[in-house]
Amino acid sequence: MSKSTLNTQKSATDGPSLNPKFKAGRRPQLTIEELASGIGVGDMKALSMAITLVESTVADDIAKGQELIRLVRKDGTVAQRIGVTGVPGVGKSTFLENFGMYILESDPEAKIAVLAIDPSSTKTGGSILGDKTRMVTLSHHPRAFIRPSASGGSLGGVARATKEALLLCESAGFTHVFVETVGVGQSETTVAQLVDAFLFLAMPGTGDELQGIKKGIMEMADIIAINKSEGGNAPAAKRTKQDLSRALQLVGDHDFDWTPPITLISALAQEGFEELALSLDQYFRHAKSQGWLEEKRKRQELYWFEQGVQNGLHELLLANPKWKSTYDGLKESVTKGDLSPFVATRTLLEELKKGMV
Ligand SMILES: Nc1nc2c(ncn2[C@@H]2O[C@H](COP(=O)(O)OP(=O)(O)OP(=O)(O)O)[C@@H](O)[C@H]2O)c(=O)[nH]1
Ligand SMILES: [Mg+2]
Repeated sequence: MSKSTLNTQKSATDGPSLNPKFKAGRRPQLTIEELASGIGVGDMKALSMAITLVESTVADDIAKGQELIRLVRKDGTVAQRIGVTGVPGVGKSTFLENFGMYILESDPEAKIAVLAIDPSSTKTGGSILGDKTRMVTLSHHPRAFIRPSASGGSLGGVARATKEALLLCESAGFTHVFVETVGVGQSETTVAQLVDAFLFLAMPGTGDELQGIKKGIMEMADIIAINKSEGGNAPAAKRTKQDLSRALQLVGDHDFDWTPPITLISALAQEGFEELALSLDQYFRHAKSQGWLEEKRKRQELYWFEQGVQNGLHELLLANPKWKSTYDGLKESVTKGDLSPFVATRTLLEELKKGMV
């Protein structure tokens, strides 16, 4: 990225930063106000820089990032936030590439952002390049923005960065923000707490693998699509649809009056997109009319507050050498089986209370 001044004109070449290793330190020196106004006019370079800023774990950057979020934050539900999950290889990236293009082609006003969240990236670096190369057409589209997952730091940190990236995309005028889970891990819950609609991609199967689908995912799903349903896979896909609808009945009621629709699609052959787009549209219209979208976002804010407090308290605890040594000692006793986790917790809390008075 050049050191030139901020270009606030929209242009087809204003793509996302292609260098995932781009570091905050090399960011051109733009003021927070300049970044905010760039985002306000949909400048993707400004957006990209802003996301790099909110991903940074440097204390000074965190403060600046918070100020930026405060400046750009808009009220109301302006973008459709859609989470896309499913086992590795189910076709999430192929789906986003082709369904993203489908939306852009059917609606000239649509602007699509794709964010990826990868809890395993804190260790491995994730499949950042894989996704970049898989979404070639979409990544070159002037109304699309693809951002690889934040890496480094804790899952909590990655989630916070993704949440803020989402707000930034929304402020930049994106109509659809997709959050894709990359890699394996416990990212589904995180994604479910970031989005309005949780789209679960499944695959046609023999039926046995249904047991492998976590019950939690079925509970979180707002929309289900069975990918790879083209051609010879169609009969198996239909059976999977029946199995999944039975499984849905078992998980009980959705949080609000909504039964997740199940659509057969092929991300590769671009089939079933119209029906899926209709399902998504119905979901959003229904959720809005019931006041559910607003309610859901409020609950999510509370969830992230709770998460922040929990993580923060934990960090505070470990930052104090005396408490850390008590904590480590108790942890060892639990590992050895000398203390039950409950007794150890109580002991730790008693120690903390003593330290507070
Ligand atoms: N037959 C068929 N293959 C598909 C379809 N969608 C995706 N694939 C193929 O499935 C493989 C995995 O697709 P990806 O889009 O990379 O899957 P993913 O879920 O993003 O995978 P991870 O990022 O590794 O979690 C690729 O070889 C795709 O070409 C489909 O609709 N039909
Ligand atoms: Mg992928």
